[in-house]
Amino acid sequence: MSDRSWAEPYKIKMVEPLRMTSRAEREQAIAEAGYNTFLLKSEDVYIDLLTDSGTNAMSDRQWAGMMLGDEAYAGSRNFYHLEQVCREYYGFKHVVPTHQGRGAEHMLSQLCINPGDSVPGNMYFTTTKLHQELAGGRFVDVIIDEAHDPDSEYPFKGNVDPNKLRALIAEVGAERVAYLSLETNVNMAGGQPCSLANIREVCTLCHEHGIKVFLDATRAIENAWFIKQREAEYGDRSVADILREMCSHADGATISAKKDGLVNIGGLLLLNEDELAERARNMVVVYEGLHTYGGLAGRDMEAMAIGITESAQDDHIRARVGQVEYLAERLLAADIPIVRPTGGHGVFINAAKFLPHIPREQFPAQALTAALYVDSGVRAMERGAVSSGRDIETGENVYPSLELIRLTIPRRVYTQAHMDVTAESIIALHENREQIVGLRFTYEPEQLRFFQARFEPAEGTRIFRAKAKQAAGV
Ligand code: PLI
Repeated sequence: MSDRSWAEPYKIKMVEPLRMTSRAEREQAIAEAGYNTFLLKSEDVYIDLLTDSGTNAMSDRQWAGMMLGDEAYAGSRNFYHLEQVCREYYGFKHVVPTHQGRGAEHMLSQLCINPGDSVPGNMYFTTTKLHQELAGGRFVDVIIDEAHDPDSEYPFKGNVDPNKLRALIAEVGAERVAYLSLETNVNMAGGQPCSLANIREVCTLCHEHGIKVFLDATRAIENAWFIKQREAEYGDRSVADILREMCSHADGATISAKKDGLVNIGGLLLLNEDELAERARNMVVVYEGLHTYGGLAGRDMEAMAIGITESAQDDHIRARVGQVEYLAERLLAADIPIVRPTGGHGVFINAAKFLPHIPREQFPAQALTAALYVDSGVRAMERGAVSSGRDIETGENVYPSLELIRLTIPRRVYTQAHMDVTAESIIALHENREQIVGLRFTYEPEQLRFFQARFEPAEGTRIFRAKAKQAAGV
């Protein structure tokens, strides 16, 4: 490897000015938002690392493609372009567009899960698991143990543990396993990839038992990049090639195109089996729109087709993951506890370790997102107990082993200087971490509570202890 610097394979043609705010304004904004970064107004945010979902910058080619939108109700030419691109890059036979990823998850869950079925998966994703449960399924985590250890350096922490999968099949019987839900570049584990060897092995295992495998290929292209970097036999293969091989082992995929796909809206359900695809097309007209637009405008489908093509280029993905790694290296150099190895779409901070004085019942990750926003206007997302919700049987809070905040990097949006400002803020917070206080609920929605929950400081009225105490070194 060369030790020369590299930079992004694009230059900036248009900018979006940001509003700069004072610390006092941010203190007021976060209090009004109930200490939930989802409830902040985006104009009050300086660097928005809430999510990489739908926040990507489109290229000039994508914007030009938007002008070629064929807004026919049926048979839009942009659908056929999207279909051809999906077949080329993902390799599945049938392409059903949806308004976003959860539209595809909803349909797959309703089509393939019978009440009482188990649905094994490599760590849960919030919307995926909810749709599986709404269809009557029971999610069973079969990810390897290393995924739950933020300090493990294992290179493929997204892998499924074949023994956990075998044990589940033995326990409930293959006919009560709806399918294996196999997420690529596992989001909640910190953007951690699966190896191709593991994908091959667990798909074979499932197929031997007559169980289908559906990928969540939302960040499969980022996963393919890690396979190229870390799995010896794939070092010389292109990312596009590896992506096709990953998909070749599965029976279909759900995709939120708002991530890898470099668009602001859109999703996909990709399938091989004719009969299942026909049922999906019948269902999409009920919930999303005709099967040739699935809730999207023609222009959205054109932007998606071009975005997928751009995203699967090695130079693009090297720069995308490289920027995430740059931020991680800055934090590691200052001994900030982050999930290792660095993931594909963001840097995940171990909030339980960052704020050991805040008990889990006072949601240290939620508190850290609020403190970071007040310090520098950087918006991050809680990925810990608040996101986990409550146990559907006992109603108790679930405390996952990972209590994280996610600094998610939108694609092609921020510069290296933005990453520096973010790192400096986190390092400063770490130096004064005892001053950050925990939070308690003032409002808790029943489902996907993290989106709209409201909190208040568990002591005092602010997320930081009072200045007088700071001066006294308390
Ligand atoms: O937000 P949607 O409905 O387009 O996609 C849902 C979804 C499915 N799978 C995975 C792995 C996701 O990460 C995902 C959405 N993720 C969001 C919104 C995120 O901020 O990570």
